[in-house]
Amino acid sequence: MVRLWKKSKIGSDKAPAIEQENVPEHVAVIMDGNGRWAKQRGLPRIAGHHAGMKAVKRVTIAADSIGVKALTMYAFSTENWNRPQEEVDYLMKLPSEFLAIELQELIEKNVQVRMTGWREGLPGHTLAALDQAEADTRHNTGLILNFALNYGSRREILEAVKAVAREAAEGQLSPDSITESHFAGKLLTAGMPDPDLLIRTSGELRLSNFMLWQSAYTEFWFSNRYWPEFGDEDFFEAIREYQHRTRRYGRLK
Ligand code: V0D
Repeated sequence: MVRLWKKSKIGSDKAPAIEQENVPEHVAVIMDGNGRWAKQRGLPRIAGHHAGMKAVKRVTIAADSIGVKALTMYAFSTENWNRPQEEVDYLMKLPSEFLAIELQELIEKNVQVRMTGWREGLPGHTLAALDQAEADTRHNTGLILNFALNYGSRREILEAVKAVAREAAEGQLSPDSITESHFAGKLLTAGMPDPDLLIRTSGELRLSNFMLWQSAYTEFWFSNRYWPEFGDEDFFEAIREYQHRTRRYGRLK
């Protein structure tokens, strides 16, 4: 059964012709190029971040329309604290701004909002917005819209190592019996499937401390477009390429 393109407020009315077979379950996105997009237009960097939110909306709708189950957006890394205080303060206001505009539609679309990252260090008003969004969408069963926020993968792995080492030191676990799944259960992404497809925009060809363990088998797709310019057609292009790369020609999984 082929599902037809559902019209949405944003995006083209043309059928994007995404085959419903072999749609990635989990797509992760490194949303790069907001500052460069702004600079190119003679605007302050924060204008780029603001424009980036529109792309978050477009890609969420696009992912939902083709049956992606989870979409992780890398919104703020543990390294981003090194940016100018003024820029950090502005970024921390974006979750509540985004949710004030979009939460109602996300609820109507049955989307589950989640967060992957450390709560410590985030301002109370940012956490309050996230908690509210998670609570209001907890019983939804559609797309998981997961924001990686105050996230960094080396620290995540190190914390998991410590947790497992503690169990071993307390004699609850023999080192030889530690498995991949036991270890993965200690990561911030415990319970989430690994990403099948990772998209990075703005021409950068690096992982930048994002999901190092989880992307062991992930397909990577890079776009030269700045994130604020990234549209649903770009997203669908990445999906088609993913489907082409991983087509199984009738073989079993
Ligand atoms: C700036 C481009 C949405 C990337 C997109 C705190 C950098 C716009 C959110 C958001 C950011 C986060 C959680 C949530 C709802 C929305 C967001 C940040 C930055 C960092 F529940 N966009 N966005 N968060 N940018």
